[in-house]
Amino acid sequence: MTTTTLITVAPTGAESSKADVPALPVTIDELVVTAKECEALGAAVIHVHIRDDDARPTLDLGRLRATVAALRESTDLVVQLSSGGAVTDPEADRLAVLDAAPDMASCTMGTVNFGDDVFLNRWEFIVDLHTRMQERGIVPEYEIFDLGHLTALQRLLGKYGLPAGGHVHVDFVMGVPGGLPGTADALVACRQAVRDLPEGTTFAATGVGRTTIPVMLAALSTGGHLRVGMEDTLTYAKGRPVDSNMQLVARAVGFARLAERPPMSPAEARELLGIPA
Ligand code: KMH
Ligand code: ZN
Repeated sequence: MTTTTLITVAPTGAESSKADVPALPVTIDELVVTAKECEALGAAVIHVHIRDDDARPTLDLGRLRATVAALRESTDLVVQLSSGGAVTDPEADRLAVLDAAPDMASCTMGTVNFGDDVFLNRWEFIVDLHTRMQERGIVPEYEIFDLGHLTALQRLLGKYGLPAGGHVHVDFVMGVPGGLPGTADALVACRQAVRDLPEGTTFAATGVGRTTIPVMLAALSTGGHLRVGMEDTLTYAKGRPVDSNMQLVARAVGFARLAERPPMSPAEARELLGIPA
């Protein structure tokens, strides 16, 4: 059984507006402050979506590069850029995210209904993302929104080989209306399916909205890692909005310690994920 917990913070996302959620970090400065504080609490990886000057989601390459540089300058966190972006982002812009040369990038393993929208991830696009990351030494985090996405990953790795770094890491994104339910049963079904992936494959889980806590507890008790943050969770407890990303990371660290699986450091995360130090 895994003895430590990889904690990823996803502080911003592309779905919430700054007007509705003033605590959302949207500028590079806000992101850096959040990153430093979350690292001090026990986060090892940061999953990054950026915003433009009007706080709207963007995949602007110059700003992505500046964000990667600022995070590297101020923290030791593993920097993972979202290649998912917002549901409206074109494939070419999503592929160009890799030009910002992050340590990691997300790679969603299939199309999913995303609330009232569709998060489109065509097979050819997934292959492009995977092979370009292999070429550039960028380590993917495979995002799993539905059980069949794990079958797609098995097919991808069978046809195109292991990712950069040689280690396979997946994240179950649960509780999205249209995808996996955020339940322990669904998490266990995904974990069973991970056994068909290369030996040593690790998984994290994220419960969106009210599924945050059940998914976190189920992940910790089945050897999984955690992703938390305001991308996925805006309510801390019934009737109580989240104050900050730090509040969510602190809670995850507390749960991980209770499970006797304390947070791993960024250096340990790099070793686990196959990212050069
Ligand atoms: N914003 C969602 C449409 C990812 O970052 O790769 C996609 C998402 C997944 O957040
Ligand atoms: Zn994301």
